[in-house]
Amino acid sequence: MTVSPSRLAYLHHGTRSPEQAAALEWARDVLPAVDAVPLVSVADGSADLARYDVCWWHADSDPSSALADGTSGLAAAFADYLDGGGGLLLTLRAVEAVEPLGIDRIGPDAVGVAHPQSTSGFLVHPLYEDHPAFAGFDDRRIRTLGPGHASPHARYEALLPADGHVLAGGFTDEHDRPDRSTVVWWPREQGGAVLGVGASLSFADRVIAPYGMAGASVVEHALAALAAPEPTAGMRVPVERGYRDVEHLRAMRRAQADAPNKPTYHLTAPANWLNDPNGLVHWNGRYHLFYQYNPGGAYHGSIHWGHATSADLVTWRDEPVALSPDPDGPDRDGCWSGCTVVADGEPILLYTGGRGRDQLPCRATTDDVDLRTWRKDPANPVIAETPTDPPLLETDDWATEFRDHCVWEADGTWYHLVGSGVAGVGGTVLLYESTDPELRDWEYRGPVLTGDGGHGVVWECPELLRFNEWDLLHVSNGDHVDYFVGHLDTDTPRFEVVDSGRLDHGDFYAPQSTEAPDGRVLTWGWLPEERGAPEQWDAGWSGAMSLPREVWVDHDGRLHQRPAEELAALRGAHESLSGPLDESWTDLDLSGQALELDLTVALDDADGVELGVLEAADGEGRAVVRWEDRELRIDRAAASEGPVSSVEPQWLHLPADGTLTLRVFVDHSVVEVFAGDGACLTSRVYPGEARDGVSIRALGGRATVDLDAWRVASTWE
Ligand code: DQQ
Repeated sequence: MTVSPSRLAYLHHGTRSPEQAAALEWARDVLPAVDAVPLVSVADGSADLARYDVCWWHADSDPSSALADGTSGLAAAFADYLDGGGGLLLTLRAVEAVEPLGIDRIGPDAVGVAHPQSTSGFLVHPLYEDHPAFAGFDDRRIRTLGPGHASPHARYEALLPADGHVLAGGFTDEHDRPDRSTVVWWPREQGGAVLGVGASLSFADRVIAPYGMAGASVVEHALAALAAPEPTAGMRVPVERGYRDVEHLRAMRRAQADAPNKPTYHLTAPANWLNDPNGLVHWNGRYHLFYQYNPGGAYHGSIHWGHATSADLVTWRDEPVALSPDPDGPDRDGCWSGCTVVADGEPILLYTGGRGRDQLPCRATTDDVDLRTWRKDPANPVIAETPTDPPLLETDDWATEFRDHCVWEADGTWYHLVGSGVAGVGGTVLLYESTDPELRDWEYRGPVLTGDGGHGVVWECPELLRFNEWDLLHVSNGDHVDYFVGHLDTDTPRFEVVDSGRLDHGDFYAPQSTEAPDGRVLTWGWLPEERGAPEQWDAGWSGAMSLPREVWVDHDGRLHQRPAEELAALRGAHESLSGPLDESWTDLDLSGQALELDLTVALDDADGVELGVLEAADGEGRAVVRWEDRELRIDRAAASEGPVSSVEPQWLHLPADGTLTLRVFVDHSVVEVFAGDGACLTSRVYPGEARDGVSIRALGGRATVDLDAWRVASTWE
């Protein structure tokens, strides 16, 4: 260790437990000067904290009795001390004190003592692995406590701290537990910092317990870091600002600018987890795309709303996190999907709040023209009871599966769709109505369409879009997105289906749309990952959006999709390739992991054509877009480096053969294909960093191709 506290205050209350005594003894062994300081003397002001460069409170039992002896005095003394540049380390259940001490508005929600029969430790967040507390470890999974030891803990599980950065989740029984936010760093505006380590430490057993010395090493480095004048100055992603702050988000995006497999012109979160697009709206000259975002890491948990905006669909910028769960509200466990509605010229959000086993609609309003800050309705939830007719599905997670919102106005009435499932039948879309311009009072009308179980047991993210004489309803059924073209009769109510299909035949889910100023309907979908949870955590990011797709239904009731024309502005270096193809691969003179390939293929006497993208230099690894036997297929068998959860091919049927027009958008781990006049197939593959070649060949004969290719620039400001 290069720095260590010159003088440490080891805080205690009453009689020291064996664990606290062992920690004090250890501190005296490794540090030059350690004083045992009673918390009561801090609370009553008789202890002079200014003498210490770090204070450490290690509690293996409920700390409330210590707080009972003068919480306000303690909070004031620590605030002074921290504002003067001091460092405070809270370990095990002392982390419970962050809320009463005013260090965070939200305290840990998982507190107690467990007796795990397995090894536990810290799952280090990849963007924070250079935090000085983890010095000396080159593994993101740090085992600190062997099996069979008591494990007092105070960590965040359903919640996240409001102001602290989660440096590490949990690790137990050789499995990642990213949802157990265990190591948290709280920067202080005036200088000083607090570090919490809420589990998996034992000083009493450190020598006999396997891995116990690793926990002591983290504490030793943490104490050194807290003693340093600028403890986190060298970090790749500074943690001096809050996690919702746009500068912090932009720093994370910069740090991940070259992250392997991370798309650059398909929208992503700056880092961490992203799923559904939400609240899409063109407002005050900009497109606003909100998205399901977990600031705690690349896993689905504690869902906030992230926010990105663009004036032109070409250049996007990150905005501060727009919505966060409220520990006292009906959205405590997550702000799930919803929409922006402009009612009487005022933007209103309707989204699903989750708390315990309930998910219910919540409302938020704003007068911020940039839509960065929102006021939640104190009367939330706006619909307090779920319908009883028909009987809706109850699952292990939810008393009623009831979520996601699509709202529109017609002839003075507001209509509101919510996704659900009818018990024992299948996914359903429920209709509500209102004449309240504030969108608070809703009258339940009934289901408009219910699937048979074959279309999924719950329908999520329903959306209704209107095109001349046609209505288009789409639902996400747990696996893919089904659309129905037909007519919605809001009186009955009932959706009459004339035609149906899939919006995309690959990795595409929970789409949502908005209207461009010129009337086009633009749709984005979430492109979920096809690699496992540990790989997502280690990457530090998860999830991307599809390109914005212009969607419409023609007079014959046929659905069309094409990429928004604005995307052409991202095109850079260009190459073309025209002429006959035979069965050997012809290389394109343009390589890259961010490419647009527009091609028209005539089969002549060939059976099919293969386009290879993201190819290794030796030609051994590639993703193959194959057209053969009236089928368009993406073959992913040799497309990825490293473990993936699915290499199954994905495909769609095409009506005719002979000639085909394809637009293929390659973006690192995304291959998004538009075939003919609007069938879509999007696949996730993980080529790593080196594979970037493109080539094409005919199958079983000769074909003719006319291909234009461009490199595509990043979409981020
Ligand atoms: N994602 C949200 C839900 C929605 C699901 C939760 C669909 O509101 O039903 O993150 O992906």
